[in-house]
Amino acid sequence: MPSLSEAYRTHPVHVQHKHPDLNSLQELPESYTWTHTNLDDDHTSNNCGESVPVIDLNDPNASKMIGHACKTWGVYQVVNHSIPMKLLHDIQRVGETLFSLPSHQKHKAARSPDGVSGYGLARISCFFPKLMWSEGFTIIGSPLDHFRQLWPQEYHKYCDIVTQYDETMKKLARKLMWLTLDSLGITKEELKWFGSKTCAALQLNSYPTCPDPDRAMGLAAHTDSTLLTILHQNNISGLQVHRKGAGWVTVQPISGGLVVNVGDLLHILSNGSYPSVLHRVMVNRVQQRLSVAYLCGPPPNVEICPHPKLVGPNQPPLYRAVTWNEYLGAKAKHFNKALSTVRLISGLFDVNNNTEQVG
Ligand SMILES: O=C(O)CCC(=O)C(=O)O
Repeated sequence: MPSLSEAYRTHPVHVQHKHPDLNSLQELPESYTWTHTNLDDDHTSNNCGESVPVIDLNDPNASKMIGHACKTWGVYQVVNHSIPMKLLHDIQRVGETLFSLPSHQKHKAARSPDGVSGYGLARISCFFPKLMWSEGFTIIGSPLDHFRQLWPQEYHKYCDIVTQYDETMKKLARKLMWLTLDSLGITKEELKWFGSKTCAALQLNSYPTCPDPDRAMGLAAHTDSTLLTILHQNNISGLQVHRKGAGWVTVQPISGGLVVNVGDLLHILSNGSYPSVLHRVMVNRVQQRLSVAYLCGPPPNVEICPHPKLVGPNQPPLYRAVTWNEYLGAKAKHFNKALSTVRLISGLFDVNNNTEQVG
């Protein structure tokens, strides 16, 4: 069975590997300047007073609330999730320390051209004519080799935090996944693979202060290829989700809260009833924003398809079965159109409008 990193390696995307130190730039370079023609929609946000649902995991109705949030938003924030605040601070500190290293030091741990782990630009960069105002560090498996390059003396300390974060998030992801399945009327026994072995990647992101934030883009609009993504953000806003009828809605950071968003594989598994959410990140002039995304998926070779309980004479399966490995291939080739490439019934999934039209 290929590991997640092999799955990514099979489907490389070609991103620029040397890029300037964003912290040192006084002006927005042309290559980072997004104009309306580079954006697929209005750059401005339109909050309309709407806000992403906040769900208390101790609430006896948590499963129902998660189901409702997944159906209507594709995203929610979770509190009382039992991840210690200290661990959230520790992982944030890893990100802060890492991204504040000198540029030449960070490049020692650069993602190799056909690799997936390490320091570099967002993998989605290759789909856009302009660069994004962010830097990232992807961890799949052990970060030991890369961390040794970054911190020859102290790498153990940082590796331990990442390991602990990864293990703790794995438990939370499992819990959230079961609550989500429960909301769909699916029991543990009816989805055997999930209890055993899931796959995950950790993505640290930094969005440095920007000299011209209105013309820059931290991370362009995309959906995740995951089942679920669990995101810890520092107290600086910037993440926006797209909501039909409301436009871009900012996910306001709440202390200790975690953002959970529906990925494309859950979209498929739920037969389209829990749509993956289109999201992006805006930047600001004043404060650096940091985030840590736990990208959770199934084992790479397990086939994900609309669950039989969600399919019937009046509910035909909308998607064919696909492994995470295969889906990453579709994503690397078709990016935001990947879902429509695995659709069975002719239709168009338009991620920019979060609408699905069966044609
Ligand atoms: O930084 C964020 O808030 C979002 C990060 C994200 O979308 C990603 O890592 O794919």
